[in-house]
Amino acid sequence: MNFYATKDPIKYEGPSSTNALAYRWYNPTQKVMGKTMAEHLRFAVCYWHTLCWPGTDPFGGETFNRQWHHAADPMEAARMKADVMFETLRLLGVDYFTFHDLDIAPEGNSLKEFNSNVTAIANIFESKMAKSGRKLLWGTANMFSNRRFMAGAATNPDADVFAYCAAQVKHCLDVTHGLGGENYVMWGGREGYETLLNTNIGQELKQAGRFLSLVVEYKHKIGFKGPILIEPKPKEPTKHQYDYDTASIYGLLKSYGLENDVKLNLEQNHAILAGHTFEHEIALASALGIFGSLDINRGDYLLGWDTDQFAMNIPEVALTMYEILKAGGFTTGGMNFDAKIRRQSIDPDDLLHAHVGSMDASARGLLIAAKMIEDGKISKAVDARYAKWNEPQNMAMLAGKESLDEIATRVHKSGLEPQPKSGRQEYLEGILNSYI
Ligand code: XLS
Ligand code: NI
Ligand code: NI
Repeated sequence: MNFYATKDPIKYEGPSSTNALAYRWYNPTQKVMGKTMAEHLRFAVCYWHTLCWPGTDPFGGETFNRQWHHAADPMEAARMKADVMFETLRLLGVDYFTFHDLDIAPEGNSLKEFNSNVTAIANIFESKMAKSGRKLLWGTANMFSNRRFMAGAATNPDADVFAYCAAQVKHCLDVTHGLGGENYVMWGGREGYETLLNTNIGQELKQAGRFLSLVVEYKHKIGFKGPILIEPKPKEPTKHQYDYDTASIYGLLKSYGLENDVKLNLEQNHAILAGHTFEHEIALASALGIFGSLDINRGDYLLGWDTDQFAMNIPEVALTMYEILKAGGFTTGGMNFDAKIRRQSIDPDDLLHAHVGSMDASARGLLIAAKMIEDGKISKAVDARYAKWNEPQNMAMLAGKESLDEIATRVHKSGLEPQPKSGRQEYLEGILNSYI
């Protein structure tokens, strides 16, 4: 199927290239701090924004007019999309892809029919993956589009919906496992509520915990090695969401006893909707031991919704990459382009420009972050701020070896008087800019 005007794989041509469809910074085999760029960045193309969204917005219909949205047979459309996904990966030189079950195959008239459609397309993936060496970063179940999920999926007041979701996730996890998927994602788009007048929060949280435990138990049962990843988002479509941000999910995982089995898939636009920076969410998840993977994109700071734009802002991406490197890099995770082109970008090749631009921004961000780490000025300043915690007395205090009254006695005896020191923020911002 002829979709893109571009026919040859996009290549690295270096910073001086004037070819708009070339990589200037992303050089997959270039080594940075001991690993290749491809190993660091682990890019993935997502199905939903790239192939499924037709360019609609709440005020207007489709703008893209993709062939598959007008195919008479929905399975024929599904096969077309699979072809275009693998063509996209080939042209971009990206190793991974991601999908919702509903992105890849039509629902049909029953769950049974849906499952068999999903399996049929997964079989196509299997042979395309074997031929091309492409891989699945993660799969996920869409439990928010169909009207049966309007009041939630696992947290639906109706127990029938909970059971239906269990059956849907079981199949999607089986398919993800069968394709060698490296993670399994759960984004709870409607796991929340609109009004307390019709909602029992305590009951819904119990359901969320049980559902997550069921998925974790099943993952172990079938020997799925990758982590289950929860993707936090504070709102949209549901007004109040239980999976608000890193901190709230950590609290829920602790209360369910699942903090060792479940990690997070963090997204830039979701972080800023929650009133955080992306790097805050990554640093916090890493400090709590639940960092997993990233949905890389960019929100609009002037708009209050999930615009899911391609990440192009180099200083911002550099701070993201700095946190990733500090966290030790990805293990099973990667950088999934949960990003969509604007609805006026109607040429197929706009999809290539978007990915290339964002991959280049990520590569530059990685190079800047590596400089930040290798130069060490920033981490030295941070270490200096905390230096007193390395003194034996203070280590003992932190380790719980002194009680409150013992500490008080010591303070009075020594006449301790804390001496404020500069936080040096502007100095550090200047250092950061010197790397960019
Ligand atoms: C929506 C989410 C979604 C997840 C996968 O806002 O980002 O796309 O990544 O269900
Ligand atoms: Ni996402
Ligand atoms: Ni999003």
